[in-house]
Amino acid sequence: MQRRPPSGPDDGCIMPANADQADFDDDGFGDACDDDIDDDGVLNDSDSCDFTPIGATVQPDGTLRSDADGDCDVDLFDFGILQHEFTGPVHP
Ligand SMILES: [Ca+2]
Ligand SMILES: [Ca+2]
Ligand SMILES: [Ca+2]
Ligand SMILES: [Ca+2]
Repeated sequence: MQRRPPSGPDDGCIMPANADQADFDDDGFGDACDDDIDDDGVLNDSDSCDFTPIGATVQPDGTLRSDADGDCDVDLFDFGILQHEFTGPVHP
């Protein structure tokens, strides 16, 4: 995928077509032709999570450090994994 300039104010890509005009990082390059959709410095080809929050600090694979299970979503499952790493298994 090659990054190309938008053809106009309503078109984020020339080729390929960017049908829904989605532009996750709002940089004027539609997601369909943006080499780094989430603008985290990790190109899509190497980014394990293409839609990490804008401005977040990411690891070399483009994921958030707090995303312990690598599913691109930070939630209670990640909290459980991190808690386990710090405290060990919980014994009732
Ligand atoms: Ca973009
Ligand atoms: Ca990226
Ligand atoms: Ca990312
Ligand atoms: Ca996760």
